[in-house]
Amino acid sequence: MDISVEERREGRLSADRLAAAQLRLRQAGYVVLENVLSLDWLVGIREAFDKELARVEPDGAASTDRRGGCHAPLCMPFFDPLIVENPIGLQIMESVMGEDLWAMLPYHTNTSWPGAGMQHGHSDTKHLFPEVPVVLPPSLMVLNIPVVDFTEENGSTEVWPGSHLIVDASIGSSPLETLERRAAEMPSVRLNVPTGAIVLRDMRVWHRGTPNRTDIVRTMISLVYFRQLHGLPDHLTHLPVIPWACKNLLSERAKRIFRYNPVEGNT
Ligand SMILES: O=C(O)CCC(=O)C(=O)O
Repeated sequence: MDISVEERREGRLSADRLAAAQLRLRQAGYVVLENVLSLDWLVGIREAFDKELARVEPDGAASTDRRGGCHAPLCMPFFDPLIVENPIGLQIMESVMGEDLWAMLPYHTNTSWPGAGMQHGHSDTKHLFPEVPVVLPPSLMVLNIPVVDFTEENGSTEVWPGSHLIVDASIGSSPLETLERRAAEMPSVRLNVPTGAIVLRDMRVWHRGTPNRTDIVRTMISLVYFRQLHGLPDHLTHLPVIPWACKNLLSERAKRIFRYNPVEGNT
């Protein structure tokens, strides 16, 4: 989906386009919105991430080692509101997951260095009730911001549209091979997405990174957003502690989104 100049300026989709994005998320499990971010702004962001990624580039030549990423440092430009509280991304996610959604710091990247091979097909999360043949609305969503054009050559992500709607307890609990065997019989799509786009994906969607046959580092920023559930998930007890000096770089809205990271130091 493309967005209009006004929508980009205002950081808000029209009611029609919001409905189209919601429909796409519901049916395919992901939505790509093009021309959301300025290419000039992305140049600086890419440089900042490239520096971080150079520090963690794997030594190994094996294609399985050439995939990973970095944690974003807790400072600018990594805390840019267009990343941590992307207005259009949040508008869509809040409309499907509720306005009280939350996320964790640090966020990370999905990076495939030159030479990366095919990743295992997988989903990032299970259904909340895999034993009940009912598809619930999403409670976990990832916002991806490609910092380079994603292409067939550099290993764009492959997704299986509609796979988030498959509720089958045997998929979640059995070896990945089962999922891959099933996926091989289903149509998939490569997310060949230009820079400037954002991608929202229901984390139940089956997907995998594909081989990077270029000499560029293929990176997308990945922020995971959670629906607020009744109780607090166990993993919240060991979230990284964030210095107040870092948290204070965030807007009040972003502080609320990242509310579960404990904070230390002086306010
Ligand atoms: O790098 C990719 O294209 C996909 C990686 C990913 O989303 C994952 O590992 O969960």
